[in-house]
Amino acid sequence: MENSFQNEEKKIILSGIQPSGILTIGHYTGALRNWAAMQDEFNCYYMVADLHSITVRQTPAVLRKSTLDTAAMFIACGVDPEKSILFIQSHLPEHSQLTWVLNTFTGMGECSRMTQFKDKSANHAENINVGLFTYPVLMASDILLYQANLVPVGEDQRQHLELCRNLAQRFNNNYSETFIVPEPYIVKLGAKIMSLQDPSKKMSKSDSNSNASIFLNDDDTTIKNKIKRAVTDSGSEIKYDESRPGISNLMSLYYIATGKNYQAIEEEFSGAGYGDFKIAVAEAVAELIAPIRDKYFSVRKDEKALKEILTYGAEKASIQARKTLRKVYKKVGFVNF
Ligand code: AQP
Repeated sequence: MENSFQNEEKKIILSGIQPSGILTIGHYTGALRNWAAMQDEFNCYYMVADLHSITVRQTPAVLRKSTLDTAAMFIACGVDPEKSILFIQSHLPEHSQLTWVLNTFTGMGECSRMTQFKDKSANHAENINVGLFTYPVLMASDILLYQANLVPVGEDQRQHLELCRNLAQRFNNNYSETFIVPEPYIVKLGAKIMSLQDPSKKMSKSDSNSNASIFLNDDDTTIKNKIKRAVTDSGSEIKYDESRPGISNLMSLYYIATGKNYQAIEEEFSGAGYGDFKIAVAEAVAELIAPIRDKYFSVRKDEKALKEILTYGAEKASIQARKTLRKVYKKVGFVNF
């Protein structure tokens, strides 16, 4: 195999999700559904970001299982391993090797300014490790290793991509053209999905309260019960209003599941109460999740086939990863016999 992809004309995209729990409807709307849609137009690398996930302490057996669960969920949501390169980050040692080199190009001040580092260290005060600090350098390596042109980013990752661009330019200026400087790829984003139990917080796969998140493998009854119990605001009108985050979040879920915009939803439920609206949201979300869940269980059941897909993905990814790392090692002056 000479190249990672057959058609080298297309622009390259890289994205990943950490295997730190079961993926939620937030991952579907904020990432996976877009990943599936981008596969024809771009050459896509999609990775299970297990190296990133250990910046927060994980239970080894759970992490091993979650890594395969996450890969199976990528496929269930439409990632096609024939079109895209699907792999596990730790299978490519080049991610860690490039990170070391880029660490020596990154200022302490640059890393300490990252708002995610500040947030995560506040949330995990018992384990503020150096990995958490250099997380954006690993992310830069993920991107630069594959010479990605575009990186789909939400608001929370913008600052990290900016650092990645700075590192690429710094390295290129110091030696010679080595890395493609990636651009943010603004996808038509669904709204950010908030916790069902605390709508001021993002819905998250590692929330300790499982009622706060709709997981992509939840059964119909579980989904309906979670939505029935969702925290709503005072008031009774079905109206999108940022000062009423509970009802607005349910409207976002209904929008994702049905494609109806907020105005259409307000018209459909004018005069209706929260109870009726919750029943409609629950039905629609359950209908959206059902085929994803079914596909997930069928992919996950055949672990041998799943591992073959991931081995093949790692082999294809390593063609480009090795090429980039070789170039970098040569430029910094490492001896190669
Ligand atoms: N609630 C959400 N709404 C919209 N998009 C979301 N994403 C995650 N949650 C939502 C999108 O998923 C991608 C990356 O996910 P990640 O798991 O690598 O990191 P995360 O954003 O930190 O997700 P979690 O669930 O909150 O992880 P934990 O619990 O491990 O900290 C991104 O594209 C993100 O926008």
